[in-house]
Amino acid sequence: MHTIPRYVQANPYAWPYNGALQPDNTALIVIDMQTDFCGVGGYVDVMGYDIGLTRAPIAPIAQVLARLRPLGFHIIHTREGHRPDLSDLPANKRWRSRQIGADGVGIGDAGPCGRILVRGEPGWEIIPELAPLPGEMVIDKPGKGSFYATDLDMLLRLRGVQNIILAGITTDVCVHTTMRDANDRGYECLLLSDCTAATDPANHQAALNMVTMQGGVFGAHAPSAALLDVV
Ligand code: C5J
Repeated sequence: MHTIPRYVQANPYAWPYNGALQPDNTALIVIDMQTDFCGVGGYVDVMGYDIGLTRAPIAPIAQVLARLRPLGFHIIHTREGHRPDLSDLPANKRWRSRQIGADGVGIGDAGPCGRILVRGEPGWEIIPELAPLPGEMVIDKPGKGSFYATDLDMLLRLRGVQNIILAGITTDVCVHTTMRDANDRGYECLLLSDCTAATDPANHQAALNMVTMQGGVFGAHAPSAALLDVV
């Protein structure tokens, strides 16, 4: 099928590199928009970070979802979390998470929203504003990256996905880990700068800057308005 090339005005290059931006070859991945990362009493809140920062992308993500869903783009959501018996929680991850926050409470421990980052607990759920629709793919991941120990790559390849648009939190941790891994696997990645956020604004900015090095070492970034201009 012959299609007209379509580009998002992104940084540092017009994305995707080949102009092949179509709903059938492009997935939006919304990363870890869970109460634990952006809700009152969740993990980020318990650690003492400002959830105003991690809540900022909610409205822009909702707007992007509202536009892309009816166009038929692939929509994928991820959740970071561990089995209730914590058998997939590395001891060092648990130990480090207990070094910050109230009373040494860390991953796997009881917090105001249930056990932190444990599957099935209230804090682990995706926030209602961005809840997946029936039929949308949801990836449960034990780590920061969305490919490690998941079937994400298989789901993308079986659907013919070549382009990945990244949204969610946090820019410097789970979003970047996913973007770097996706890039190594040959996917063409666009990070939406207003649909992502970090617990430190300087880290968010640094994560954007890193993307732009070496001609776009991991892909490109753009505000969601630039994407919405062309879809
Ligand atoms: C973190 C994430 N920051 N979703 N997880 O621990 O970025």
